[in-house]
Amino acid sequence: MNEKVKSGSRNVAIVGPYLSGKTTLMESLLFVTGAITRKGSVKDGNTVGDSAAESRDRHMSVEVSAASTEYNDTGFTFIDCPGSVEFAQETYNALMGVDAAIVVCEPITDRVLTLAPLFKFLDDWEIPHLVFVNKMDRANINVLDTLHALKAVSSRPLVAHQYPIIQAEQLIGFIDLVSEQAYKYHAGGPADPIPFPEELKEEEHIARAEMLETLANFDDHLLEELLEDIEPPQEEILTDLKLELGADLVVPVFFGVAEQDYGVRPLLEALLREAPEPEIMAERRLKAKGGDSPVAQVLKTYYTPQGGKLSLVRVWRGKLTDGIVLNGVRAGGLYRLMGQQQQQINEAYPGEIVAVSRLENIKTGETLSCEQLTTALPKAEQLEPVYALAITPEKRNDEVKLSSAITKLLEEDCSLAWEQHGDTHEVILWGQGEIHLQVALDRLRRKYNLPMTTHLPQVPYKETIRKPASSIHGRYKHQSGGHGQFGDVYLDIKPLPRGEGFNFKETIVGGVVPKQYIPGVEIGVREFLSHGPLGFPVVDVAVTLTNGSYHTVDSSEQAFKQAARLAMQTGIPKCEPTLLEPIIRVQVSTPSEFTAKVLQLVTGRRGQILGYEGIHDWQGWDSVSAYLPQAEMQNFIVELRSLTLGVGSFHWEYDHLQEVPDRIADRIRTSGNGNGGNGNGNK
Ligand SMILES: Nc1nc2c(ncn2[C@@H]2O[C@H](COP(=O)(O)OP(=O)(O)OP(=O)(O)O)[C@@H](O)[C@H]2O)c(=O)[nH]1
Ligand SMILES: [Mg+2]
Repeated sequence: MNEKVKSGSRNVAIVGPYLSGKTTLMESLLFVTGAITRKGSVKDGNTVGDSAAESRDRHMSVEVSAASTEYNDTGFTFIDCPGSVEFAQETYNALMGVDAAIVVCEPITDRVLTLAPLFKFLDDWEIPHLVFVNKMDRANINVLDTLHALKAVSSRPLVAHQYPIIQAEQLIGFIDLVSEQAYKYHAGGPADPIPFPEELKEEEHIARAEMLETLANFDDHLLEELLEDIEPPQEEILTDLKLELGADLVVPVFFGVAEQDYGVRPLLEALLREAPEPEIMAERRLKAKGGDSPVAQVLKTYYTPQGGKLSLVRVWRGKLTDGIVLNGVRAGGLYRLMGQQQQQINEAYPGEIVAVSRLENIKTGETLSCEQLTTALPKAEQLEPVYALAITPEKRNDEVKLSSAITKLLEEDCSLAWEQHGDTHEVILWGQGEIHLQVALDRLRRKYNLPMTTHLPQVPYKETIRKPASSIHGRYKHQSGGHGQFGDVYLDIKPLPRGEGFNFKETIVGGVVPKQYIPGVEIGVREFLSHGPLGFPVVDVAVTLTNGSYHTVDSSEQAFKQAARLAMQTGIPKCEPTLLEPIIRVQVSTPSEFTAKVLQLVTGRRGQILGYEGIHDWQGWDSVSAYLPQAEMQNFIVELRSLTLGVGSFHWEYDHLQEVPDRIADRIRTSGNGNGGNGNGNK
């Protein structure tokens, strides 16, 4: 490829539901434009898009992958995005840097709902997008039903740009609805013009009239022509398509078979003619014209198999040069990407997407510049983690290496998170689902030589008491050789309201417990409460030191600590100790047709529904609020997705502690933890 393409560039993300054919489409786009001479396949694990080992292993994309090519003197960078909801963060981050997106879907009407969250994201950010209905080689396709179903999930009007010609259940060509020219596909080359298929005249007419009417909704001149029955010139239709796509007012629809390259050239032609130039998105994102000092944004961070850091960057303004200092960091080399292959370049121009090496400490989403910028470019919202596993290095000595490796993992993927739990001491890896975490664990093993074992995280139960007990005596007396140990206390123990934690008071009169020993009493009480009789920390308890006695020689802070422990050991069992479990407040988003099932899911997991209502800016979607015990949350996202075609999601936050019902408390007591030992032992 030339160092600088002659007439600008287009950056296009390829997005859409899981397995709809995005990676296959990118392969075909690269083949048709001559960037690759042999097409790989997802099955054989040799595509450009799925060149990462973790993608190849699973025959699915697990991260974004960029490839630059050239078509008709225009540079194109395609970004193949993963379709699985568990990797949605990758897609959202990449979409923030493109000029347009191709939404790839399958012609299956009852699965188009899976497009809804993506359409919403594209429309919220006004990202121009077109739809490529792939896999038109399937049997029993109904074009009109497919279009109808797609329209129902898009807030922007869809306009068919082509009408597919199907014979004997095979896509054999298309009619271009702008020129009304029909074409026939054949393998290995561009489609040939053919005479208009008269049998499709009526359907084609309806589709074209609908396209023109939709375009006319945003163009008065075209509307007048239609009202007066004047045939609008093709140029006018194309101009409208370009303007209205660029402003995300309409969504043109194409049909094809990516595996056979059918429909791929017309798609490229449309991108060339109708997708907005990079300056349009740059003006929208930068919110101001002018200035030529470089501004860029990181769309993805990679740690290459060799260990070097590589940032995929959109140049919004100005020129990047080898060794440029961005945000105070001197960049290494500049590269154009072809999947995992890199071609070194000296400069990157506005509107290009390139990779920059060694941008240490710079994160995905960050705005890059040479000078201090007053405002950062918008970036995609960070998804909350919804699925957790506790992880342990297979080799004990690896614990030290773990935190630096996880830091790098999180740089590559900000929808992962980790914590060392304060109560359970487990290292917990958080993410978007089972496959997401398994991919992270694969990377730990493969890139950082850190094999891990996993188990379900323990539920951080607590204990409390139901009843008070007073004047509980604890005496510690020990005689050993030299001088002895003596401490003697009386404690009042009483429950506190939920959430109050712990407090310690003393009402000692006459110095029966001297001042210097009282901190020892408090320490003894606290130590006891950190691990109560049921095995968990005790909370919502007030303890008062009311009385005691001491010995002038043998007493010490240490001895009073022991005395306090003894008193607590005697006292707490008299106070009806009971288990508390953390309760999470969840806010589930679901298409309303699944709301009833979601309510059942919540109540079936000991949840308490707080209410549900329509989401005000998302027609056809409900938000369900509920309390759910944390012990019931482990697989909640998995179940929710399986009930909602994968599109249900939820926000959550810790809310309060609540007494565990007796029958469940018994189970926890006997198993030691709520998971009942059903750790999944995954590696
Ligand atoms: N019949 C048919 N199969 C196709 C077509 N395009 C892709 N496939 C197959 O569909 C499966 C998924 O294709 P991919 O290209 O991996 O789909 P994807 O959208 O990239 O998948 P993710 O990135 O994992 O979401 C593969 O088995 C492809 O061979 C097509 O046009 N027709
Ligand atoms: Mg893919």
